[in-house]
Amino acid sequence: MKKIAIVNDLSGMGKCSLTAAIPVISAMGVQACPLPTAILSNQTDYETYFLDDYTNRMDRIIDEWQRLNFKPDGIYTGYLANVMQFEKVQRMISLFSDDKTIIVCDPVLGDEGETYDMYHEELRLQMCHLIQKANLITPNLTEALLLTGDKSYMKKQWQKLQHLSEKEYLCEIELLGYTIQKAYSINCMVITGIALPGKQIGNLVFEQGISYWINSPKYGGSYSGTGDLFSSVLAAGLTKGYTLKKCVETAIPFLSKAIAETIAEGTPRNEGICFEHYLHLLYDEII
Ligand code: PXL
Repeated sequence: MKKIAIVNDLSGMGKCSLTAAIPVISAMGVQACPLPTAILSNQTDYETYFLDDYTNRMDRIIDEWQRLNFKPDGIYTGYLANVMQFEKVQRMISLFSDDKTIIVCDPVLGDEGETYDMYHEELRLQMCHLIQKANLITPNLTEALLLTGDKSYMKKQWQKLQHLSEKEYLCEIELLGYTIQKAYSINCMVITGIALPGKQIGNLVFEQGISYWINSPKYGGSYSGTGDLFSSVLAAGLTKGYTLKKCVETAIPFLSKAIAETIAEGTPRNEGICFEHYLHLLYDEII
């Protein structure tokens, strides 16, 4: 069975990070092997939270995995709680990957024109460094902007984007994607969850020097963990040998149906998406 090492936090409430990644990756027939970066009572967008930082335990886990001769088929990184964790992730990548290992990096830094609580400039710079190791990166639009400039630059660009015509808006985002690809020699990238006019959500896919949009209807607000569910489908799909296009086309109906239930139930944004009933959409033949 294929295995993915998942470097991400475990949040008790909010259905993000490992609580999203483990069920999705398991449903797709890939073994999920978590390396926690932090354990939280709930994700950090709630008013308060308890965060138990796992930095000091990460090396212990990596050492044991090394003793066990662990060879994951994929490595998927998400929420890193502080700058020290980047060195651990780099160590892990150099110990456990070879040229066949699929490395997916979700550069978790912010969303909707805002940065997350753990964000600071040094962490952003470390993220810009880490993404260069990845076969695929999955920034949202806020994170894509942060891969090209600091927080104040991102805020200015975010505001600027909101005032463009539809055509200019799409062009600017495509240009942003090519800038990132070129600056960091990125092979594949999906800029995820882009709000488009006319109640559409766009995902802008870059691969082998071309780009294309895969859109879906927008049902409602933005929910905690949406990006984690999306990236998890892509990480498992690529590890199984799916094309990137098939990965995105697998993620969209799964998310759309789950979000429709979430809205119908009136779930608060912070509680995340009701995805559990739709995991079967990810089941696949045994390969
Ligand atoms: O989904 C991104 C994410 C991951 N982990 C934690 C978070 C967030 C977003 O708020 O707080 C702990």
